[in-house]
Amino acid sequence: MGRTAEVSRKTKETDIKAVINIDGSGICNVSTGIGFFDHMISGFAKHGLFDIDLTVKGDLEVDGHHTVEDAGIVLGQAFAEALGSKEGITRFGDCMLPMDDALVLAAVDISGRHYLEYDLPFDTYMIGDLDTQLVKEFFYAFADSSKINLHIKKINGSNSHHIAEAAFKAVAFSLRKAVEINPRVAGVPSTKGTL
Ligand SMILES: [Mn+2]
Repeated sequence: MGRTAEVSRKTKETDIKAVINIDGSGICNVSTGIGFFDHMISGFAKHGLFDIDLTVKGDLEVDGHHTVEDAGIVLGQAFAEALGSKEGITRFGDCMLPMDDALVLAAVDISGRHYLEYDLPFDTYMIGDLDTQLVKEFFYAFADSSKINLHIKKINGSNSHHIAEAAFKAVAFSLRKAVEINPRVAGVPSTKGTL
């Protein structure tokens, strides 16, 4: 069965439906209208071992901003909801992920407080049909709505496709570790008693 959630959100800019199972196997059905963003969400699901259904109908006639940002908001909400009480979770996760020339560090703390530290420079404005500025917008929205602390840093890399893909995979792999249930963890892993 697993830890699951379903979130829908409709505004004048986007109409989004997301279903997530964080105890999944990486099965992903995604349609956002931005091919490269779909590719990133697929990699995120695959390497997080999350099952994700995500449909976004956004105002792409404007640009990709609302589509990507709002997808981050909704996926973050769904992720937090699926996590539930956070009892028994590992809480922290990190990953140094290579992809050809690119090397990206990610670290997460499922802390209940949102934070994004982001240092992922790109040499190009676009990757396919995705504006590279929107990579940060996605992760900011996701960290904000899921209330996690997220650090992303490029160590190396020149190819924008590789840098972005390494970042999504590194975050996914970090989250996969952080949400894992450890039977030795009694209750919520915080000395405060709450996350
Ligand atoms: Mn690729």
